[in-house]
Amino acid sequence: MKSQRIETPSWAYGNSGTRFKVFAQEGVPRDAFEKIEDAAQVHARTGVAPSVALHIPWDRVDDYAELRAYAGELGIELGAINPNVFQEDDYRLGSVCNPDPAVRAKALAHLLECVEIMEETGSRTLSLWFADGLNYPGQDSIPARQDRLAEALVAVRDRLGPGRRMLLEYKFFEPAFYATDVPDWGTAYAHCVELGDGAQVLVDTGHHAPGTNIEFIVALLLSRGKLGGFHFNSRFYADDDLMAGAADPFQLFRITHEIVRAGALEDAGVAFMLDQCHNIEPKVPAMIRSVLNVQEATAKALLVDADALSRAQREGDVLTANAVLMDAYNTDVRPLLAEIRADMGLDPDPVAAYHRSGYGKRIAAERVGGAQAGWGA
Ligand code: PSV
Ligand code: MN
Ligand code: MN
Repeated sequence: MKSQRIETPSWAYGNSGTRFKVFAQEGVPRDAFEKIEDAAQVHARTGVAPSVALHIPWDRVDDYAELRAYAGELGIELGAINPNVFQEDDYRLGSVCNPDPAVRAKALAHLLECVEIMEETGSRTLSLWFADGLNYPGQDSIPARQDRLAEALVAVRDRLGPGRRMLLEYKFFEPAFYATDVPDWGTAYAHCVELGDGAQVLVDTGHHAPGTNIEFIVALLLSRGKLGGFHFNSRFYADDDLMAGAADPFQLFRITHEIVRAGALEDAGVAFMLDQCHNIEPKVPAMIRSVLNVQEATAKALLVDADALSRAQREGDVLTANAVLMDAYNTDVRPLLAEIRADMGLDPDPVAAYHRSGYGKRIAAERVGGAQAGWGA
């Protein structure tokens, strides 16, 4: 538990909302440096959130080395780089899948710029999510768009530096409603297999149809060495981006159980990242809460009696097998995690410690005119 690493997203610290309203909050960061300060607070309180993902151009700065050094001073690293090829008029019909070669070239140029930024930030991961898709049957050729996507992905892969990798994220709907170009794990997996070692699938828990068995997808990708990591968040209806573990903590546990079962928890290759927006709740404590929720699910997964479980499974003892899993899930791990934090020199109650620290009040007083996360900007 002490060595777990959960990456928080820079965009979660900015103002966000729905298409109905973005609620401005006091003290939100005005630039990438201040987002890093907030991410560093989450790490300072939890001890397990030592990196922050960046979104370009939302976090564009003149000097990434300076941003990296600043993060280092605050005790964290710059994590995954998330390119943005969905917020310009040119991308109305898509980015790398667009029928217009000039738009495709523009999108690819941005992806390659992000690959260069990775070298300056020291990031090992490029997280790719494409809003590309179709609203109407007949709008464009589905297979031609797959070919264009593959071409762009190959070009990106060929530019990745040593030790770097690309993660391909899927989402079954929105903003395209009839057909999305990377709608599911199967499509992402097929592209990643073609791309080879440097490419893996990114599972965003909010990007599935209701009732999808996400742990099945996780287990399958793990068995093929193609699970690159997660964007954890909660959904009740759609891509809600609520706090991880809020809607369905049992699902989060089932996912972490598959990770632990496969021995992949210690594998730095499976990145635990959060992808959330805190529209109505204060952002830094919400992020702390989310980190704790992922920690709790992980601790419960580690409590599963693996021997008892496999014995029951071998014997076809359905009830015992299920009971072994539920025993772990129903254990209150909060006292154990509080002890672990004390061992690490942290306050056992990170949310209370955050409130006591006065950080929230200080940023509310100091930061005037905070920026929007990027959504709806
Ligand atoms: C859009 O659905 C999205 O929420 C994806 O999950 C991306 O990872 C995220 O935005 C950041 O671009
Ligand atoms: Mn995501
Ligand atoms: Mn999403």
